[in-house]
Amino acid sequence: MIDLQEIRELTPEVRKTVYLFLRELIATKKTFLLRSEMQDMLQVFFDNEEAKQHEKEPVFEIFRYAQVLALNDPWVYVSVRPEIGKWHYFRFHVEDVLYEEVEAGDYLSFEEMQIDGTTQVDEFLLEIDLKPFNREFPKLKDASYIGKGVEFLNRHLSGQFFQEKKRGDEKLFDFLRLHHCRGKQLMLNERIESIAALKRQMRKASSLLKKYENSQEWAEVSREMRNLGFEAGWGREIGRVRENIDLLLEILEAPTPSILAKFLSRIPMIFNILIVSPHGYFGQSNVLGLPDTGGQIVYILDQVRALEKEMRKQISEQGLDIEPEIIVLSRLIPDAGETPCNQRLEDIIGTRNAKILRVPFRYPNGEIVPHWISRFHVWPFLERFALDAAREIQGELRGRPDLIIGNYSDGNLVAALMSKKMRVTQCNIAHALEKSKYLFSAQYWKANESQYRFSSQFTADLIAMNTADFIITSTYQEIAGTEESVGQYETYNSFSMPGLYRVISGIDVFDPKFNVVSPGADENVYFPYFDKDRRLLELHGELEEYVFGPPSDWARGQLKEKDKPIIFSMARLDRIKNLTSLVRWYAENQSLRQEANLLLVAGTIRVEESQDEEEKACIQEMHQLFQEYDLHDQVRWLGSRLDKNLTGELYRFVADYRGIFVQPALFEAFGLTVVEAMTSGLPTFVTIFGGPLEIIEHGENGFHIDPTHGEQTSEIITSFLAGCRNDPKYWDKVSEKGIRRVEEKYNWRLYAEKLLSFSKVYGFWKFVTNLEREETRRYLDMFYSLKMRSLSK
Ligand code: UDP
Ligand code: LCN
Repeated sequence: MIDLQEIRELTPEVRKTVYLFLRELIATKKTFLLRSEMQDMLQVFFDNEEAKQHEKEPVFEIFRYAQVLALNDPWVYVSVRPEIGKWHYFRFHVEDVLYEEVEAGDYLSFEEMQIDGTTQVDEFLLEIDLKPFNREFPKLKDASYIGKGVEFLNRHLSGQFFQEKKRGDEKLFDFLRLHHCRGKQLMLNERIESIAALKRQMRKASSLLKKYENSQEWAEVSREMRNLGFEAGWGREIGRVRENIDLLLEILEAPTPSILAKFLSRIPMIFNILIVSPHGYFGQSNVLGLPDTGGQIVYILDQVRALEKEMRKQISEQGLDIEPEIIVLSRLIPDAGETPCNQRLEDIIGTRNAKILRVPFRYPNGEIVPHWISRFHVWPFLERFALDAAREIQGELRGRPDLIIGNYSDGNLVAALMSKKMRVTQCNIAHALEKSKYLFSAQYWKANESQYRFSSQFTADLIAMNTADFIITSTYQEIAGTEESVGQYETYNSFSMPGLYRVISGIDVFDPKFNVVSPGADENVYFPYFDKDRRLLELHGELEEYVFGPPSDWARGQLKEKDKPIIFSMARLDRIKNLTSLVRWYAENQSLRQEANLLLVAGTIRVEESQDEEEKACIQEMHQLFQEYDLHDQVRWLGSRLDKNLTGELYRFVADYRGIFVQPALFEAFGLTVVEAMTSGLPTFVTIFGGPLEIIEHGENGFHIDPTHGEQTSEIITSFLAGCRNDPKYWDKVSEKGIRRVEEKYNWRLYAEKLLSFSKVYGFWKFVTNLEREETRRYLDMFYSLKMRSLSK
């Protein structure tokens, strides 16, 4: 950690060393230096004996913890991250070797000047600063608590109850009177008019219930309970009703975080959920692998099944006979090709009552947009989509939903607009924040605007992150990174988009709205290769053809040596997924070619079938690689969409060949294929950039690879394969540990339980803090109206 006091004074010797180092920085003639470049430079600089004497000087801590340096002789500006989530900014004057700590805004202005090539700070550029609005809100103190927002909030809420006893009790009482479902009052009726009456009636209820067995049902007491002021919702069995009344009595006497959490999570509040996912092809067949259509769809469909099951269980335990309803809102695409995305409604398989509802995008004149649109270009259509969809949803649900979950930047913005209109709790799931995928994407937004429209996307992200009542992430690193790397959400704390606006404080990773709740893999589809009875051996003829068949119009290459292990990878064909690099590493490494075959399931092999620029470029590059390295007998590239049962069996088929799975992305937010492969029993090799770093513990239940160091990656893989050749138990060991890791940490049942309980706690929190939120809300409304709307047009 940097001690700011300590680094004020420099002795003449240290001053000289610092000067020499600053000169080296300037000599790079770069505008920006990244952390990794900085680390390499420090290492080389301190190879020198004289410099080495000052290596431990505190001033060098600034460079050691630097994330980015912005350079322009005679100035060096440094953004420093000494701890997770904590930022400082410094500037050095090279000739005078003077340095000082500066504000985030000064650092950002300097960056802007370098990018725009000006010498004048834009003093009146719009600055976004949400910090002052959040002064009254509690914040986590310790980075190790980041992502455990609900635990913190429960502690805070119960503490507040204790301190402001009367106010807290009244809030809770008002909250309990709110609940109803489909016209039926729940929990309390109008006979109980005050908190004192509530306590009195609860005691009476307790003595009434004493006459009954735990296993008897609410129906037997409902009339008497109603006369006392209690409606259904306290429990199906008397035992549970009694338990819930005791919990509430305890909260009113002496609240503790765990009792409050338990009680809130039992209040029946969530009967209808709206899940918003506009872009891509959202469907249950023929869509995976299409551009913009991947993990988010898989995630949501699995999530819906798990949520419906858990909602039904909880609603029933609370004594209500109400069928939960879930609607996934997506975009209707009239020209949907072989996909079902031109149908308005589609029942979700494996659920009783969940549906996909598709609403079209419309041009301003009302005409329907007929074709697929890349996720980067959906912005002009979202406001109208939100309004049209709100009407349809209210019709489908016969009222408003109890919770809105947004997905990805577009879905989160629509969720923000809808939850504002309908006054419903908003939960966000990012899946992938593009800002961290593309280096300097905010700073150089102008250069990429026609392709990516980041100005709209990052503005939407900022608005939706701040309107959300809570945010679910798949990993900790998604929020706050690691000691070394910046979290995906953390990158929204301070940044600038030159000429557009400057964000002084955009989102705080210490905000208790963040919670890590990791997804899983559908256990009916993805299970270990040795689970013989469940395996779909009937599909093996088809899989043989897919894996070992001859080239065709949907597959390139043919694996001639069938008994070699298979290196397998599967992903959409976009640049960041980096599959072409995997092919290149393989092609250039003779030992790897000797040890194994390579199998890819990716996109399509015919460039004319693609409408996506990145995909087209990847297809062309892949064909070139086959040609250049003559890979025809060793690499098999499948460009066809397999249904998920085939995909599940394919992982296991590869495991039968003692194969491995490689995820080589330049950045991967989470990586569902990683958990699918691991749970199937494939030793898995994953990128160090993003979520996979956290899913796998290197050398234990899989391996980390650095996709920017191809040779090193090839060596890691070759040495594993060679290790397995010498000792076949090695493969089994890694395989078993991978399976166990997924069993323990990535599980949809647990996910649904947590998500529902969080929705209730945050619903209560939203109710308690309703007034205080008004200021932020109005500020964000203004940001939306003045910036977002004009950008999306
Ligand atoms: N997938 C598939 N066929 C393909 C490519 C991907 O079935 O050709 C599935 C894969 O099994 C996984 C999902 O799509 O369930 C991809 O999710 P992941 O999180 O790995 O990546 P994303 O596509 O979301 O970036
Ligand atoms: C989007 C991604 O890019 C993946 O990394 C995730 O696994 C997927 O969404 C599901 O959240």
